Amino acid sequence: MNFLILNGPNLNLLGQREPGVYGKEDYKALCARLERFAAAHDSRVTCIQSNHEGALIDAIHNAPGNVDAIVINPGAFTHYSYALLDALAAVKVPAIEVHISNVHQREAFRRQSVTASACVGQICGLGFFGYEAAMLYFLDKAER
Ligand code: CA2
Repeated sequence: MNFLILNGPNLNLLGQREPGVYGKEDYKALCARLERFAAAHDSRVTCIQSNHEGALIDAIHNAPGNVDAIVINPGAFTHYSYALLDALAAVKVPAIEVHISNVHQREAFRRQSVTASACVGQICGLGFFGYEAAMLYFLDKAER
C-alpha cells in the first residue's frame, strides 16, 4: 500500500522539547521508522510535515490517485480547523487521525477533535507506535 503520513504544526520540533509528552525521538527518526515499517509490509510512505494549514490541505487534495490511505496527526489544527475537516471529508481516501500523546490526560481543549469525524478512527497516547497501528489497520483491511 501507499501511505501518506501527514504531520501538522510544531511536530518538526519532536525530540527537541517536551520529551515527557512526545518522547525523545525526533521527526526524522519518526519518518525513518515508518519507512522501515512500510518496507517490512511491502508498502511505501510519503511523509509530509507542515506548519501551514494550506500546505496540509493541498497534500490531502493531492492524495486521490496517489496514495491508498492517509495517516494524519493534524497537531493543534485538530482542535479547530474546519478547513482540514472539509479537506479530509472532500477526498475519498480513508484517513486515520493519530496523536502521539494521550490528549484525554491533558488540557480540556485537546479532548475535542473537529477533524476526527472525517476519519475512519482516531488513535492517541501510543507514541510513535500509533502511526504504525493506523497503517496496520489499513493493511489488514486491504487483505480481507
Ligand atoms: O499528541 C499529539 O500528537 C498532538 O497532536 C500534538 C500537538 C498538540 O497540539 C495536540 O493537542 C496533540 C502539538 C505538537 C507539538 O509538538 C511538539 C513537539 C516537541 C516540542 C514541542 C512541541
